[in-house]
Amino acid sequence: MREIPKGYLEKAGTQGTIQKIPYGEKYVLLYCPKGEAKSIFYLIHGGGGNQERFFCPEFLNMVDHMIETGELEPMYIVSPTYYDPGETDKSPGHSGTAVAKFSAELRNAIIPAVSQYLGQTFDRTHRAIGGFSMGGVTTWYAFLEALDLFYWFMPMSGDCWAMGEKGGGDHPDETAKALYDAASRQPECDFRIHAMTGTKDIAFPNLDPQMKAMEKYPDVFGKRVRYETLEGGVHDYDTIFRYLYHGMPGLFQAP
Ligand code: FER
Repeated sequence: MREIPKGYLEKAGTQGTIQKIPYGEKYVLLYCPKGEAKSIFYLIHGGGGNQERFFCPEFLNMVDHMIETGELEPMYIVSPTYYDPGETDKSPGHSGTAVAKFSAELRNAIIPAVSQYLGQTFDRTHRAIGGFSMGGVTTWYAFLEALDLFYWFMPMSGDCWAMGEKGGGDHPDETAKALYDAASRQPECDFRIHAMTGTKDIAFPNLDPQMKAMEKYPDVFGKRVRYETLEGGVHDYDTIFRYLYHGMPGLFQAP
């Protein structure tokens, strides 16, 4: 995994724009790239974060540069939040409850609001979801509940909580089975997962056993899953930006 070029911290020559799209009592932030976007990436923050967390200069400048150099095809990026307005309890237990019901909010409110704003809809092969930590947990929930909406999944340093909090670590085999069952229900059983974490990440002991258990279903997960671990990688946004720099160019590439 290459490091992000230092110059990508600075503003790029051409920049995307950020829009705020309201729905109900909430809103998402939308990154509109310079150039025509054919696809959309829903990027979900970690526990305690909000819509603004990923959309910091460090990330946005990097994306602008990647699009400018042609490393990344222009894509929309959506940053929502699973917390309700005014939510103060951001503990893992409570965040777990919020993310468990978030697939329904994506389906019923967010995706329609974004489609309406853009005047454009995307089929599942042009729609991705990824996230960090609790956003990774959210990504796995989307795999379980919204495989009809998403083809591309990028969980980073977060496990699947189908079998309860940190279930990927405590119940890897049952978790892998739940994911296998969800995949089998998808008519073509087709999707791509690119999971990443670091060997020093606090979520490593939860995600790693789950990814190893998923290897027991090579027919379904074999060529559709890519799992990479960064030696020494820790549980923070700087490390996640590096995973995004590494992983985003692979999204939406000929399935
Ligand atoms: C994990 C998944 C999510 C994990 C931590 C989280 C430590 C989130 C924690 C938080 O939001 O505080 O596997 O492992």
